[in-house]
Order: sequence, then C-alpha cells, then structure tokens
Amino acid sequence: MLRTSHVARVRIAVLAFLGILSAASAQADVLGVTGTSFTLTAKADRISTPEGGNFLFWGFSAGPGRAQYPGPTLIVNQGAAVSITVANPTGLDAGQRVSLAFPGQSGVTATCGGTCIQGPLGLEAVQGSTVTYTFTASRPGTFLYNSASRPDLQIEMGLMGALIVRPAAANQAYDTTQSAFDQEYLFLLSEIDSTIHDMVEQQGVAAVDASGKLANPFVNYWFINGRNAPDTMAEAGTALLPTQPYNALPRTHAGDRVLMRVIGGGRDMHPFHHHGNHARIIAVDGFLKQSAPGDALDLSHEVFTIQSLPGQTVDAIFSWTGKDLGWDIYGDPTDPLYAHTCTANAAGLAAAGPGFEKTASKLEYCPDHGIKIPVTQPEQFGLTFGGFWAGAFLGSMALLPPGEGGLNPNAGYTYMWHSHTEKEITNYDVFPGGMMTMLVVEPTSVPIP
Ligand SMILES: [Cu+2]
Repeated sequence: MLRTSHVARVRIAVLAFLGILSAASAQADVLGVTGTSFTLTAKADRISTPEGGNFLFWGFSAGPGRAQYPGPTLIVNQGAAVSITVANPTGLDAGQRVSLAFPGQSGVTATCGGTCIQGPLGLEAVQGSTVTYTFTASRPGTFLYNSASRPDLQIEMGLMGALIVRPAAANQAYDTTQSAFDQEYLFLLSEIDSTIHDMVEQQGVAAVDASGKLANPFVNYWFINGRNAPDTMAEAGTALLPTQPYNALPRTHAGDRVLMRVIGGGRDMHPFHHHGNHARIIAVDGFLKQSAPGDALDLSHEVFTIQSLPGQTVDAIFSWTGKDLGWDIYGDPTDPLYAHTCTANAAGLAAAGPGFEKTASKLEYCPDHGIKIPVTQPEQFGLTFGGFWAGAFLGSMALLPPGEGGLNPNAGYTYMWHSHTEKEITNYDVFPGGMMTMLVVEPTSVPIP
C-alpha cells in the first residue's frame, strides 16, 4: 500500500467537494456505456481511498483505457440482442481465467475465442483468449454481472459491475407508471479486505490461497459505486480518481421521485439507510413486487433501510416533501426575508397528495405553512458553523460569518445516506468515510439535469 500525505488528501477531498456543487457536474441519471455490443477487457490497476490508501485491483475497461472499479455499467434496451465479450489479455496474476455470470438473464450462450476451459460456473477464457456472451435482454430492471471464475477471489479483486435494462417507456424503470422517476441513481455496494489486495500484489494468488483469507476476510473499506466517502460526493469522472469514474451524489427536489437502483456487488450484506423519508421497494432482482402482472404493485412496501444482500438488486422509489415536519421549511412568512404564501391545490398533486402547493419555485405542504421552528435560535455569534450549513430554510442562504459555510450554495437540505452498519462508514478505521454519501434536496428552481 502506498500512502500520500494526509493533509494533501484532505485538501483534495475538500476541493473535490466544492467541485461537485457546480452545475456542470450535476447528474441525475446512471452513468455507463449504452449499446448492444460491448467488450470488457480484464486488467490490473490501482484504486485509491480518501485517507491515503492505494491498492491493486482487477477491473474491466469498456475500451482501450484503464480498468475501472466497479466495471462499466452496461445500459441496454429491453428486447435488444446483447453481445458482451470478455477479454483476458494478461491473465491478471498467475494465469487467472476470466468469465462472467449474468444473474437474471436467460438464454445466455457463451462462445470461446481462442482457448477456454469449462469451469464449474461457465466457459472461462484462459490468458490471451476471449469469451463472448449473447442473450436477449428480455425484461427491464437492475441487474449485476460478475466473475464466474474464482468468484471468491475475483469479485473481491473487483471483477463485477451493473447491467441496466431499460423499458420502452422513457423515465420509467419498468413497464408500469408506478416506476416513473424524475431522477435515478445507482448505488452499487461493495467492500474489500485490503490485505488480500496487498498480498496478491506482493506475494501472488498462491499465497492468498494458502493464507485462508478468502474464506475469512477482514473487510476494512466499503464502497458506493467504487468510491469511499467523501470521494463518493466528488465529481464523476474526475482526473483525481482515474480508475473510479462513478460518483454517488443523489440530488432531488421536494416532491420529485428518485429511483434508487441498489446492488449488492460484493460478498457482505449492507443495511443501506436513507435519511429523509421512507422509500418504497418496487422490485427485487428485476421482478416487480406484484402478485400478478398488471399495474398495481400490491406487494411493494416501504422501508427506511434497504437490506442489500450479496448478488441481489433492489429498486426503490424515494420522495421527499417535508410533509408533517411541523414547521415551515421556507421560513417564517411574516419575516420579510422569507415572505411567501401557500395555497393548497384543492385537487391535490399526483406526486405529493392533497394539501400541497406546487409552483415553479417551490413545493410546500400548506398545513405546515407559517409554523415557526419550535426552538429559540441562539445568536449567530454563539454558534460554530459546519461547511454544509446554509441556514435553516430551504433555498434561503443565511447571513454567515466570514469564512463559514460554502459547501451548500443553493441552500438545499442535506441528508446522509449510508450503511447503518456504522463500522462501514470508515476508511481503514478513519471516520467519516466508507459507504456513505449525502442526498441533497435542492430548491425547486435549481435545475438537476
Ligand atoms: Cu410556508
């Protein structure tokens, strides 16, 4: 493991965080490669962690570039004839064979290019060879692909990724309007025991096998989309993280519908806890939560923690409205700073229900309108401010002392989304970190492209 200066890394993290809040890097869809024909080339490279760690991993590249962790997210349309070639030019270490499994896809054929060996789970490409998989993406949903050769070792090392099959209808996860979304985000959860990676690098796979570590790993890093907090919130594609291109920074507006695509990409389960509101689980493993085909998701249910299991995918719809907080999220309307009105739409709003007003600038639950926060706020000079503090009210930047704040320029509301196994929000015992990010509820007027 190589260590860079801790101070330098913290500075990078803060700069990266400032970067994410610029409109140019905003992103409300799932990053990945689209099409019908893909080549995933297995390569060794390095990932870095926010507290200064730097580790060997094995990943895939979708083109001539560097491998990435996790592998490229493959995005295809329902009904497409999909072809995925996995190439194994280097053998990674000690002539590793490489292959892929596509849980949830049916009728997968495998064709060898060069020399392959039939393994326990499928046809495996030896060093210098390829295997091409073809199947029809028959049903929409969120899926996983991962190594079918030595999965105990190769999934730990990083040979896995997401597969998303889109239905014909735009901005829906499935063929039902109940899966419609305004924003969608991927949360591919994984973990590593960095001593295994160091041992592969320094002593080789044979030493790892002899050590017994694969059967009893001691995990010390936890990832969302291949990054640990706070890097999860840094800009996607930043040059600072050349092999970890995907970020995980959900942004939404009050009343919008967020599609959460949660994948258990590693070998442990993770209780992925989303502050702010419940989410409704609409599908598991690409199967809608319904007792019969049709539009009613009668088996869907609300959770405040998604129990993500290894190899499982969960789709959930999350929405934040501020309803029933019991105080006015836009501030005391008798104060000229926060003057606003609220007229409940008599017909109600499909997205939010009766009692709401929705305009171009805000969504508000009118029964809470005009109710002050039921605490006496202390004097500004008696407070210490956090970087995300922008004032108590959505969309209104408070008067902050010089040098305070600045990480929340739109005065959004921020909620931590994280593993509720709280050891998992550390980076090699350094808190905060790990499987953690923030949801930002932006003011309605702030565009989320
Ligand atoms: Cu109000």
